[in-house]
Amino acid sequence: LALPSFLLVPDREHWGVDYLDCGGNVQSPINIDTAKTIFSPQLRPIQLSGYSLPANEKLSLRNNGHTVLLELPESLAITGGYAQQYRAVQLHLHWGSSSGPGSEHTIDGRRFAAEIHVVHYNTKYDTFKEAMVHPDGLAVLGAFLEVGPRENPYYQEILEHLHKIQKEGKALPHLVRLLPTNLKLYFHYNGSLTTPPCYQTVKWTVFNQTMLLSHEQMSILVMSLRNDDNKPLQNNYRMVQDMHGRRVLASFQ
Ligand code: BO1
Ligand code: ZN
Repeated sequence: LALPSFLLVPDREHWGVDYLDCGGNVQSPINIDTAKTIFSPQLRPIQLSGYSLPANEKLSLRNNGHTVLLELPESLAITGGYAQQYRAVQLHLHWGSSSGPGSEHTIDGRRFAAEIHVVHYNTKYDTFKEAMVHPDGLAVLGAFLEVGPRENPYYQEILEHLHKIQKEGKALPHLVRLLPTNLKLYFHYNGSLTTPPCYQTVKWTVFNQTMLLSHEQMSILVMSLRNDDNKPLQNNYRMVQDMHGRRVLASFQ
C-alpha cells in the first residue's frame, strides 16, 4: 500500500514525538458521520465582514512548501455564527494528485477533490501566536472543492498565478466567492490545526455546500507547485483522526 508522497516527508506518523499535541484526543481532520451529527438550531449563519477588497489591494500568495497560502488583511473577520469574533490571517488549500482526491475532512467516508481553509483567530487576543494556545483561540472555515462542469472564475484568480509562484506572488481574488454562498448549512466541532504544532484550539466549521472547479482547474492545482525537494506538491492532507467521543453539530436537519 503506497503512501502519498507528502505523507512521507515529514513522516506524519512521528509528529506526536516532536509535537505532543499531534498525538492528542481532540485532533483534526475528522470523518463527519452524518448519521451521528446533532442538529443544533442555535447555530446561526456564519457572517463574514470585510471580505470585499479594494481594487488596489493585492494579497501575497505563497508556496510555503506544504500548500499555497494567501495572506489575508486584518480587516476580514467572522462577525456571526460563532460566540466570539475572529480575525482572518490566511487561507490555503489541501489537495490530492491526478490519481486521487485530497480533502482533509471526509463526509461519511467520502474524500472530496480538495478543501479550502480560511484561518482566523479570536479578536480578544492580540496575535495569532497568542490565540493559538487558548481553547477558544482559533476558528477555521473549511469548504470542499469538487469537479464541476465549468471553470470557476473566482478560483481562477488564484490558480492563474500558481505556475509562477514557486515562492511568492500577488493575487487579487474575490475572497467571498471562494467560499460557498450558503453560509447557513454547516458542521461544527472542536478540533486542532491539521499540521504541527497541532494545537487543539480550533473551532471548526465545515460547510455543507461544495465549491465547483473545472477538471482543468483541479489539474492545475494538483500539478503546479513543487515542495522544497522539488517534488510535486501533492496529497498535502492529513489522515482523519479518532473522534475520542467528540460530537459534530449540524446547523441543519
Ligand atoms: S489548518 O487550517 O488546520 N490546516 C492549519 C494548520 C497549521 C497552521 C494554520 C492552519 N499553522 C499556523 C502556524 C503559525 C502561523 C499560522 C497562520 O499558521 O503554526 O506559525 O502564524 O499562518
Ligand atoms: Zn488546512
